[in-house]
Amino acid sequence: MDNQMPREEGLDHSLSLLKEGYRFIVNRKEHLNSDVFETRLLGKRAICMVGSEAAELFYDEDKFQRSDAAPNRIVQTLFGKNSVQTLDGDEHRSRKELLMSVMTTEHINKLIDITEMQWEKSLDEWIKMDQIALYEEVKELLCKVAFKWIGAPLHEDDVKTMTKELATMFESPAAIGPAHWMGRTLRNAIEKNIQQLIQDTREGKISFPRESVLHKFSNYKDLNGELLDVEIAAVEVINMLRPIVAIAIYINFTMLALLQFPEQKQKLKMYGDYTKMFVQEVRRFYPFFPFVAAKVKRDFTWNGYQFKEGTLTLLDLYGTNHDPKIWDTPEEFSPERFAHWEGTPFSFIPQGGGDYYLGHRCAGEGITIKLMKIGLDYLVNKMEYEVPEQDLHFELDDIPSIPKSKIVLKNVQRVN
Ligand code: HEM
Ligand code: MYR
Repeated sequence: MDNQMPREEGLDHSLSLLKEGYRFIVNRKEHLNSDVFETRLLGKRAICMVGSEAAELFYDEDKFQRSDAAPNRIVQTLFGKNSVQTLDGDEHRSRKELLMSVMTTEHINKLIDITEMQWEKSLDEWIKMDQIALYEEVKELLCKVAFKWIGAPLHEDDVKTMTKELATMFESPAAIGPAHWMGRTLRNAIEKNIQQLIQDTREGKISFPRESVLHKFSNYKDLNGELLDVEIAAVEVINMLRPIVAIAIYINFTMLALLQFPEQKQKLKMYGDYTKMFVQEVRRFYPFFPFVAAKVKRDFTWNGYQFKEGTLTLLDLYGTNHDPKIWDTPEEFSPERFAHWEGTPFSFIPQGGGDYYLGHRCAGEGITIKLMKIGLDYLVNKMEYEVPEQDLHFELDDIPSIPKSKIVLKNVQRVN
C-alpha cells in the first residue's frame, strides 16, 4: 500500500534552506512529525530525510546515485568538477581506492609527525604575539601541514593566499552573492596551480618522492589504464588539501567546548581515553557538514512511500547526530556517551555514513580524529592562554557556522 509522503506546501523553499541552515530539515521533521518528507528545492520536488534508518536507505547505491545530484554551486566551490563525490559504481570505487591508498598507517603517521612539528613551530610564533584568532591561525597551520603531507612546496609568502583559496571553498558553498562568487574564483586559481604541479611531475620537470600523495595522484591510472585528466587529478589533490584545512573548524569548536564546559578539562587531564570520547562528542554536537545530496536512481517504494526516479534527496547529517531516537539528551554535551557506544555505520555520521571503500563515507574521517586529538592536546596540556571578553556565539543558520570572534586567545604561553 502506498502512502502519501508528508509534504511541505509552497512553490520553492531553497531560500528558506539557506536562511534556516542546519535547522531546515529538523524544523520540518518536527512540524510534519516525520523523518522523511517532500518539499520543493531548486524549483523541483525534493525529499529530505533524517535518522539512521533513512541513512541506511540513502547509502544503498541501487537506490541512490551521486552523478548529477549535487547542486552546481556546491560542485563549483566545494567538490570540483568530476570529483569522486560525483561518481557512482565502478568509476567511484576505482577513484576512491586511489584516495584511500594514502590513508595507510604509514601515510597517517607521517601526517601526525608533520602536524605535531607544525604546532610546535606555530606555538613559537604565537607566544611572541599579543593575541591570536585561533580559527585563522589553525587554518594556516593546517595549510602548511597539508602541503607538506602531499609533498608539494609551499613558500612562506604564499601561505596566506593558499589558506584563503582552500578555506573559501568550504566557507562559501552556501553563501549568497559576492562571497559565493569569490569561492568559485579562488577554486579556479588553485586548480590552475595544482594542474601545473601535476603537469611538471608528469613531464619529469620536478620529482617528488614515489610514496608522496602528489606523485601517486599524478601517476595513477584509471579503469581504462589511462592517466587521469590533469584537471581531475588536480581536483582530487585539492580533495586532500582543502579538508585538512577544514579541520580548523572542528579544532575551533574543540576550543569552544573547553570554554563552554570547563569541567571537562579536568577529565581530559586525568583520563587518557577521554580524549577520543571528547573529540567524538565535538563532532556529534557542533554543526559542520549539514547534509549530503543524492538523486533517486530508479522508482522504488520504502515504508509505503514512493521515491520517484530523479528526485533530489537530502540526508540530514546534523539532524541525525541530534536525533533523540539515537541519542539520549542529544542537546547535552556529554563525551561519556561514547564510553560504551554501540552504533551502526549509519547512526553517528558527521562525516557521512556507510563504508569508506564501497560508498561515499568521508575518506579522511580517521585523520580528522587524529588531528583533532593533537589540537586538543595542545589546547589542554601544552598551551596556556587568557580568553578575553568576546562574542563566542555561533548560529545554526550560518553554513558553515563559526563562533563570531573566531576565538581570540591572549598571552599565549608554552607549558613546560
Ligand atoms: C567526503 C565531511 C575531513 C576527504 C565527505 C563527506 C562528508 C565529509 C559529510 C560526504 C559523505 C557522503 O557523500 O556521503 C568531512 C568533515 C571533515 C572532513 C566534516 C572535517 C574537517 C576530511 C579530510 C579529508 C576528507 C581531512 C582528506 C584529507 C574526503 C573525500 C570525500 C569526503 C575525498 C569524498 C568521498 C567519496 O565521495 O567517496 N567528507 N570531511 N575529508 N571527504 Fe571528508
Ligand atoms: C571538506 O572540505 O570536504 C570538508 C568539510 C566541508 C564542509 C562544508 C560545509 C558547507 C557545505 C554545504 C553542503 C551541501 C551539500 C549538498
